[in-house]
Formats: sequence, structure tokens, C-alpha cells
Amino acid sequence: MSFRERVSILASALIVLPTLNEIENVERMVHTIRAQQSPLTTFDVLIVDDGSTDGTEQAAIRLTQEDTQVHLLERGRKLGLGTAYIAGFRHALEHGYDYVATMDSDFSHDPKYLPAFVEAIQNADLVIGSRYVPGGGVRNWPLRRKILSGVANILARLVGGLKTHDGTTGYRLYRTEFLRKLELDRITSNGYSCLMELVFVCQKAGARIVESPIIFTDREAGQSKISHKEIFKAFATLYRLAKRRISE
Ligand SMILES: Nc1nc2c(ncn2[C@@H]2O[C@H](COP(=O)(O)OP(=O)(O)OP(=O)(O)O)[C@@H](O)[C@H]2O)c(=O)[nH]1
Ligand SMILES: [Mg+2]
Repeated sequence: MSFRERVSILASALIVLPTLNEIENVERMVHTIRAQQSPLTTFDVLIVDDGSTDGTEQAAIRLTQEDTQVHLLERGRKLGLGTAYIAGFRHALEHGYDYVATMDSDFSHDPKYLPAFVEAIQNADLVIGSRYVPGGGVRNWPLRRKILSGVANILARLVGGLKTHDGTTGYRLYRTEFLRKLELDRITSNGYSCLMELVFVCQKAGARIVESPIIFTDREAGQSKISHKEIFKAFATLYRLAKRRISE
């Protein structure tokens, strides 16, 4: 295949990295993502920083200066994980990316899986990095987190009607053209609940969803931002999705 033919089939993916005080991780995450090789796709990065106070923002600015395929959206204050994803989707739509990925910036989501996601999306609209399909799993997670994640996924299937085994993971690759079909303004949940709502609306819009196995590793550096409030918000979201499932 000639160089010209190879270039013409090359697609582009935007990897959205939400950050809130991730100074121990952000530089290494960006470098590791940029080092991933796929014969089909290039990987750009969009850091969505919500007013980190530990130097993450300054590190992110440096990264954009070193590499023109790294971008930064500075939002200035904590606006939540859900709206960070949606802001990333809008950026990908506006800038003509073929795919958009979301992932945590703390190495729980290993960038090495990105090429496999790209392969999987060739016949799908959404690839979910799944801990609960053969080949997937969790490493170093306390029992409390395992139970919480297990219960959340059972409820997501029973109450929310999600058909996926892992509807609460944030490691995903979406086909941008498919996102164009969704009413992104209608996605009202924020934080972790947004992950379930996104699967719900994709499923409802007829997305071809594939689960690709990942081993999820507990964060090694930096502080967790998950709070107990998120658990209550997830119940409220499930209730709202169940009502919508019945009424629409
Ligand atoms: N931009 C932005 N990023 C956020 C916000 N809340 C969390 N994050 C980031 O979202 C990702 C997931 O948050 P974590 O604190 O790792 O949550 P978690 O993975 O459930 O918790 P741990 O297992 O303790 O790591 C990380 O990259 C955070 O820096 C937010 O409000 N805004
Ligand atoms: Mg994490």
C-alpha cells in the first residue's frame, strides 16, 4: 500500500483526559497515550482541567507547547466529570475527529488498550473498556469498591435496562458521527452517574456497543475524588432512567 493510500485511511481519535489535581500522573499519562501506535488511527489528547491547584494546569500548558497534538481546555473550577466528557465530545465534533475516548488520568485505565479499542470500533459505535467480560478484571481494589461496582452494575442492568456487563467504567471509545445523533444537552447527570446515562442514551439511539476487556488497576498516585454523594446521585439517576425507560 502506498504512503498516500495509508494516509487516506488513517483516522483520528481525541483522548479526553479530565484532570483535577493529577500532577503525579498527567505528564506520564499524556506521554503514554501519545506513544501508542495504531496502524489505523492517530491519538491526540484533550486535557480538561477544572482549576487544579497542584500545578496540573501549568504542566498541561507545557505539554501543549511541546506537542501540537495535545490540547487543553481550562474550565477554572470543579464542574464535574460528566460535563468534562461532554465538553470533550463537543471539541471532537467541532474539530472533525473520527473517534473520541474518555479515560481517567490516574493510570487506572491503561493507555495500552487504545489500539484494541480502535480495532473493535471498526464494527461498532461505542467500545466499552470492560472489567466484567472474559479477559477483563480489577487489580488492587479494596473489597468495598468491588462490591459497590458490582451492585451498581447489577442495578444498572435491572433498573436502567443497560445490556452491558460494565456500564460504570469511564474508559470508552465513541464514534463521533454517532454522538452527533444524540441530544447531548439532555444528558443532565454529572459525575459518575453520567457514565450510566451515556450508555442508556447510546443504547436507546441504537448504538452497536462492544465490550473490550481491560484490567483496571487502582490508582497508585494522587488522591481519589469520588465522594459518598456520588453513590446517592447514582441512585437518583437510575430512578430517572427507569422512568424514562417506561415513559418513552
Ligand atoms: N475535569 C475534572 N476532572 C475530574 C473531576 N472529578 C474527577 N476528575 C478526574 O476524573 C478521573 C476519575 O476520578 P478519580 O478520583 O480517579 O475517581 P475514581 O477513579 O472513581 O477513584 P479512585 O479509584 O480513587 O481513583 C480522574 O482523572 C480525576 O482527576 C472534575 O470535577 N472535573
Ligand atoms: Mg481513579
